[in-house]
Formats: sequence, C-alpha cells, structure tokens
Amino acid sequence: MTVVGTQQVTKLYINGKLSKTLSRLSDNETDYAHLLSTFVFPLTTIGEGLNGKIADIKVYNKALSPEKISEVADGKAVKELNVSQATAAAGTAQHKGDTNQDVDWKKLRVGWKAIDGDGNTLDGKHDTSVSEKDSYFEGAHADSTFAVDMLKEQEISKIVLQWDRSPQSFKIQTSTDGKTWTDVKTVTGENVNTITFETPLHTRYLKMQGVSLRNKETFKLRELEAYEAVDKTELGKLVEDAEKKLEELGVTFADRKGYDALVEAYAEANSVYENALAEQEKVEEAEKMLKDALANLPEKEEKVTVTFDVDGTETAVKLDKGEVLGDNFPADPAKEGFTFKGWNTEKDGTGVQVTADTVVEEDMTVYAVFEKNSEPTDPENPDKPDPENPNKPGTEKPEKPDKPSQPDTNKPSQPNPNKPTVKPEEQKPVKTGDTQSPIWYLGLMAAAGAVVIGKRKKKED
Ligand SMILES: [Ca+2]
Repeated sequence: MTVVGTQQVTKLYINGKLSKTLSRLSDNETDYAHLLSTFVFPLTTIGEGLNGKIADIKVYNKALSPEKISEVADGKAVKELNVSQATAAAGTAQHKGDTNQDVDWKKLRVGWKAIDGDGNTLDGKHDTSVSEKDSYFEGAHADSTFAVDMLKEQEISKIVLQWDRSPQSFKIQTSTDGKTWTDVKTVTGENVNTITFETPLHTRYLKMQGVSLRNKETFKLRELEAYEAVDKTELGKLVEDAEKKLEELGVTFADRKGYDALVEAYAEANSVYENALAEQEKVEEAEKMLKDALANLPEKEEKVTVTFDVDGTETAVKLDKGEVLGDNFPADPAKEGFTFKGWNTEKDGTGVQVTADTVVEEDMTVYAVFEKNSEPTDPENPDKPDPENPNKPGTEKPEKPDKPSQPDTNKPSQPNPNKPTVKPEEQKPVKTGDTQSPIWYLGLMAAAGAVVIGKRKKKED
C-alpha cells in the first residue's frame, strides 16, 4: 500500500496500481479557496485502530512516481532515479510587453510545477481525475524556456519530457553555471519525449529551450525527469555478507556485542538498498561504509584465560573462546630430580590431560604434573639441590620454566595475581580436540586461519 501526496492530490496505490485519488473539490482554475492542500502524513497515529501489526513502513520526502511504485511492487531492482524532482526550476513563459500578464492561469503554470513529481499515470493519463489540474509549466512563445537546477552535479543518462502539449521542436542544453548554455541535442516534440545518452551528461543545470511551436499554440510541460543510473548489485551482496556475519557472531540490534560499527553500517546499507529514491552517490557511500566495517571487525570480545601452573608459578595466556591452545601451548617445564609427565586439569594428574589440541571453552588452570625420579640424592654431595625444595638458598635453578619456543612477546610472561583462576573442584570437564568430530575441528582451524589473515591485512594497510 502506497500513499502519495503532492501539491493538490493524494493518491492511494494498492500492489503498485493506482486505486483512488483525493483531489481538490473544484476544477475551477481560479477557485483559490480550494486551490491548495497540505499533505500531512500522520506518522504518530498510523496503525491506530488496526487489528494487526505493520511490519515495514517507509517514509519519503518526495512523491514516488507511478513507474517507481510499480517497479518496487513487482520486486524489480531500482536501476535509475529521477534526480531533478523537487530540486529547483524556473521558466521564461512570456515576453516583455506581452499583455494580460496578470492572468490567474499564467500564475499557476509556473516552472516548479514541471518537477513536482506530478506527471503521467502509468497509462499516460494526466487529467484532474488522477492529478493536479495545473501541474505543468506553460510557455507562450517559440523561444520560451524551462530550466532546472539539480543543486549538484549529476550523471544524467536519460531525460523524459511529459507534455500536455509539446512544441514542434526544442533543444536540450546543459550549463556549468546556469548562465552559459551548451546545446546537446535538438528534438522534435512528441506526447512524451524520452532521450537517452550513451555517455551520461555530467551537469548540474538542464534546459529545455523552445525552438518552434506547433500551430502557434503554447506548449505545456507537465514533467521533466532527469535520470541517473543506479546500481545496487554490489550493495546487495554486501548486505547479504553482513547478514551472514551478524548471524555468525550472534549479534542483534538489542545485543551488539561490541560490533556497533558493523551493526550501524549494516542498518544504513540495508536502508539505502531498500530506499527506492537512493541516489548512486548514497549507494556508493553505504557500500564503502559496510565494506570497511566488515574488513575491520573488532577482535572478538569473548576471550578465555588459560593459566599454566608449575608448582605454584603461574603463566596466563588469553585466547578466543572455542579455540585450540595450539601455539599458546608452553614448552615442557623442567624440574631437577623429576620427570615432567604432562599438563592436567588436576594438580595430582587425576583430571583431564591438556594438550595443544585442547579446545578451550572457559577460563581454566592447568597444572604441570611431575613424577619423582627413583634415583636417590647423593649423600656425599650435600650441595646438590633438593628437588623437593628447589627454592632453598644456594639453588641456581630458575623459578619459572624456561620457554624458548614461545616467540610471541605480547603474551604475558609474568603471572598476573589479579587474574582469577578456576579452582580444580569448580572446573567442568574439558573438551579436547581428540574428542571433537572432525568437521567441528576443521571449522575451528579455518576460523583461526581467517583471524590471522585479517591481522596481516591490517598491518599492510
Ligand atoms: Ca507536474
């Protein structure tokens, strides 16, 4: 359902087809009491008394043309846009010295009426049953002109002129300053003139310059439409990519999880994609914003801490939830008189063994498990360190395990006393890579690879 309001008519479209019009009460051109109407869309009361829900509502500050409404209703992609509508326009209708200037109808058929969005219906009708009676510009002479200032430079690929009565011939002109005009083409007037350009006209100003009249009759230009090509193909793909990514991240509008830039860029891009009046410039801006947001996703918020405990000396590493320990896994610690037996979730080695393939789902502490060597201490050498008490004075054994295989200096090498560690009795069973299905495991590896690529790319930038 589409409601369109212009200067003096309100139209109701159902499924893309004109269904009803609310026009002014009088057809009399000088009935000033009923000449103007105001179209107010009561946004705050839409839906009152409706037994149901409105899922989608779009509000435009320009009148949608019948062609555009039909396009959208049929689910067709928007490929062009009239960028002259509701900009600025003026015409030279009369000559100096003409008599009867102060005539009502002459005052009504002014320049801006030809860019007010009130043109033909789909079947070409433009009488008072479907539109405003005087929604056209009227030029009295062969050299009368109509010019439009689109307010910024545009790439015009097509111009459509809808006439109530066309001149015999006219010229299309462009200008960079609105003062000096350059001829583009001379055209013979028809009911509707459609002029296409293989190379778009790069211009801010457009003029219809009359050349000759038809049977000395005035010409009536109901609407001049200047079209710019719009291509939303790339934007559509990006919107789909963003939807997939948001779903993958579990992000919603209510819970953005720190991905605000992506959520905002997606909302803007989706809005531009669905906006039937979005200009190519806006489409490209939205594309860039969403592309940037997708390429610069913040590091995952959900981190887990794994604390490695070697006889009370702790080293913590942070990694993404659901990742395998992989390169974060430390080198085997050494302890004189003992043999390192591996890492375990329990201090006494009775818990779950932890390896580089262990998938970490939550904060956890893992313990180095040692087994005492059977070789007794040499009684003749009392200076030899007591393996049970390595911190005894005279001992040169380092307190911390040596980890030469870890090149990443960003990782904390000192235990952090503020970091919470999970007590063994609070720990839940740990999933290990070995127990995962191969598909899930491959997925994790792929995710890890993608993160690395993202980081490298950032550095190159
Ligand atoms: Ca009009």
